[in-house]
Amino acid sequence: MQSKILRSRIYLITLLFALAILGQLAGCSTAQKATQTAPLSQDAKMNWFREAKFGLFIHWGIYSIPAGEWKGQPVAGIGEWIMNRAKISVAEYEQLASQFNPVKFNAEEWVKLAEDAGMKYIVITSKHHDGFAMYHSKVSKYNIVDATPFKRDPLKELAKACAKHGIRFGFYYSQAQDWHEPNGAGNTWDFGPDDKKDFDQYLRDKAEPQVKELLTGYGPICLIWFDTPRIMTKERAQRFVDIVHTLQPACLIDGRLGIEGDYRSMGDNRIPNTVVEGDWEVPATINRTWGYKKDDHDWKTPEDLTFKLVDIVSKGGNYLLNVGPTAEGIIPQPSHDNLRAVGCWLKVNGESIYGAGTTPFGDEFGVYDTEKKDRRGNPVFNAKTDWRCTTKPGKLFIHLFKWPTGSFELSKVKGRVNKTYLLADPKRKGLNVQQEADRVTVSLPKTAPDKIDSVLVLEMAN
Ligand code: H79
Repeated sequence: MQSKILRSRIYLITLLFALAILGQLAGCSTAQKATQTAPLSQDAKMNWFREAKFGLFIHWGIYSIPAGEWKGQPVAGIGEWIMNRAKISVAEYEQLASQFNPVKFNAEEWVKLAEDAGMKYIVITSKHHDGFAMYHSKVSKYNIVDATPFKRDPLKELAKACAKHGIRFGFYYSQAQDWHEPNGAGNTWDFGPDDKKDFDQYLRDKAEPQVKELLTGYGPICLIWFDTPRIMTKERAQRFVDIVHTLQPACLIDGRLGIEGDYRSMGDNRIPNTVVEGDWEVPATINRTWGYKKDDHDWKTPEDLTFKLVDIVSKGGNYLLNVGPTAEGIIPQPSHDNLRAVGCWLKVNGESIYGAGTTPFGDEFGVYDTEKKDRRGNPVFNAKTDWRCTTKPGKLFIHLFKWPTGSFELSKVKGRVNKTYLLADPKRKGLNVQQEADRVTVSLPKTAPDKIDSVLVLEMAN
C-alpha cells in the first residue's frame, strides 16, 4: 500500500520535473518571468550603461586568418570585409573555417584585459557580415563548434569569465548582411543583386532563430549590437525587438537595428563636435581595422585613447573601443599595452568618468572655421585639445591634457568654488583658488601629476 503511494508520488514528481524541463526548452520560463516581474523603466534599464562609459568591442572571426591579405596580395579596407573586398566565393571562404584553430584563446585573459583597462562591458561579434557564427549554433552548421578543428564555443567561455569578473556581456550580430546566405544582404558576387532576394526567408530561418539562441544560452546579455540595417523595414526590425523583449527584457538594443533602439549609435569612429543629449555610444577602432589585419600598426596612443574617452564622456556618450584578436586567439600586444595604460589612468581618475555628466561649458571643444569648407561644403571644425570638463553633482572635473604654467583660468563658472584639488593627490590638498564673479583662477604646482591628463576638481558650494 505504502509503496504504491510512494510510487505514484515519484511518478507525479517525475511528471512535474519533465514539464518544467519542457517549459524551459520552449523558452517559457524566461517569458513567464518577464510578465511576472514589473516592467523595467527605461531609466532603470539604462542605468548600468550610463554608469559604465567605457566598453570593449571585440571583432573576431575567420577573417583573422587571411588578416588583410588574399593570395599574397594586400586587400585594402577593414579586415573583416575581406570576403567582400576580394569578392571571395562562399565555397572558397568556407575553407577558412576548417583551418581555424585559435588554441591560444583564453577567455579569462581577455576579460582580465577589459577589467584592467577599466572597461565595464564587452561586446563581441557573434556573427559578422561573413555569416560565420562564433558560437555553437544549432540553426546553421557554419559555426565555430561544428565547422572548425577548434570545436570550442568561445562565447560560452567568455560569458562565464565575464560573470566571474563582474563585466557585462553583449553580442554584435549582423542581422541584415550575411554573405554566406543566398537570401542574406550583401553577397552579390555569389547570389546576385539584393533586390531579387527573399530577405524574410533568411531572417526567419537564420537571423531570428540565431538571435534567440544568443539570448537563451549565454546568461544575461547586457546589449545586442545590430549593424548596417540595409534591408530592415520597421516590421522586420520590430520582430527582433519582440524577440529581445520577450527573452531578455533588460537587454539593450543599439541604434543600428533599423528602428529606434535604446540608445543612439554614432558612426564608426565618429565623435560628435559638441554635447549630445540622450544616450549614445561611439564604436571605435584602436588602430584602423576592426578585424585583425597583420599590416595595420597604426595604434592609437594611450594619450589619444584617454583623450577620446574623456572627450566622449564630456559630451554625454560611451566609448566602445575595439580590439581584433588574431587567428591564434591573441589580442595584439600594442592593444594590451595601450588599454592597460588607460586603465592605470582610470584607477586614479575613474571618479571623473564613471557615471559622470557632461560639461556645462562647451567652448573648450573648438571652433568652426567658416573660411575653410570640408568635402560636403560645411565649415571645418577645429577641435581644441587642451582641456575637457566632466561633472558630478556639486563637482567639476577639469581634465588638463596640457599642463598650464602657474595657474589655470576658467570663466563662465556658475556658483562659488569651495575647494579645489587634484585627483592624483591622495591627500587631496586644497589648492589656492581665486574667484571674481564667474572667473576662477587656480594656482597649480610646477609639474603635472599625470603625464596624460591631470584632473583638477572644483567642488562647488551649494
Ligand atoms: O563591424 C564594423 C564594420 O565592419 C561595420 N561596422 C563596424 C562596427 C561596418 N559595416 N559596414 N561598414 C562598417 C561601412 C563599410 C565601409 C567600408 Fe567599404 C567597408 C569601406 C571599405 C570597406 C564597402 C566596401 C564600402 C566600400 C567598400
